[in-house]
Amino acid sequence: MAVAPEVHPTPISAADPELAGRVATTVEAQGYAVVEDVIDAATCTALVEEIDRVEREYGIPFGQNDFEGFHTRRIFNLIARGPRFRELVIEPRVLTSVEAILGDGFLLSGTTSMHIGPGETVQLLHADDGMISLPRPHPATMVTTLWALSDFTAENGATRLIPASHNREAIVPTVEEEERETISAEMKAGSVLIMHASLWHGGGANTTEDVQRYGLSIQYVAGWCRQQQNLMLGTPREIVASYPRKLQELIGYSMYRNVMGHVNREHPLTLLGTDIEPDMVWDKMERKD
Ligand SMILES: O=C(O)CCC(=O)C(=O)O
Repeated sequence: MAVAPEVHPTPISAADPELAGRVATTVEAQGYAVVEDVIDAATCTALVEEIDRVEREYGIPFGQNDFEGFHTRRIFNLIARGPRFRELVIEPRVLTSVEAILGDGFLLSGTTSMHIGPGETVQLLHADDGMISLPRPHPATMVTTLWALSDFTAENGATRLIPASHNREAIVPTVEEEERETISAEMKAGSVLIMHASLWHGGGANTTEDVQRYGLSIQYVAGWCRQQQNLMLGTPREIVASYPRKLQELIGYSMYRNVMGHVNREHPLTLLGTDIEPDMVWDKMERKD
C-alpha cells in the first residue's frame, strides 16, 4: 500500500492582520487553510461541556450508517441549542475570511457537532457540495469551517483530506488517489479548518482507547444558494427575534442583492419586529429610452 505523503497544512494565525486575504488565497490554491488560536482553551472546554450536555439532554445517538459513523454523535442545528454555539457563527475574523471567498451577502448553511469516539473508522472522502449540479471544478459556492474543540490528531480522528482536490472533476477520489494523497489535518484545539466545499475530505478513524475528538462544523453558502439545513423552520421566530442581528441575517432574514429573500415585497426582518425598508432593486431599475 502506498504511504501517504508527510504534508501538513500551513497554519495561519488568527491575529494575522492579512488574515482574510491569506485564507482566501490559500483556500483557492490548496482548497483549505488552517487558522490557529481562533478560540481559547476555556472556550473550547465550555463548548465541549455544552456538547456533552446537549447529547445527554436530547439522548443524541451514534450514527446509524457508515457515512455518519457508528461511533460518532452529531448534533444538528446547534444554533438552537445554546448561545455559545451562536457566538461561533458570527466570529468576526472567520466571517471576514468567508466573505473573502464567497463574497458579500452569504448565508449560514448549517451547524453540526461531530463528536468522534474510540473505535470509529474512516469516513468516505467526499465533497460537501457534491450534490449540486454545477460541473466541477467551479468557484466556491459553499465554505465549510471545521472547529477543533479538542486537539485533532491522526490517532483520534483528525479530518482527512486531499489537498487541492477542489480542482478535480470527480466528486470522490479513486482508491489509488485516496491511498496516495490523503493527509490528516492535525490541528490544535481552538483552530479552524476552512475549506472550499468541493474539497475531498472526511472524518478520520479514532484508533485510541479513550480519547474523544470534539469538533463542529459551521457551513456558509453564497447568498443565491439553498442552505443545507432549514434554519428558518428550525427555530421559532420569537426565539430568533432575540438573536444578534448578524445571526438573523445569516439565517436568512436578509435580502441578497436587494431582491432575493423578500416577503411580499417586505424585508424579512420585519417578521422579527425590526423596522426596516426593503430597498428593492426594482425601485432603482428604469428604462433609458
Ligand atoms: O468530522 C470531520 O472531521 C468531518 C466530517 C464530515 O466531513 C462530514 O460529516 O461531512
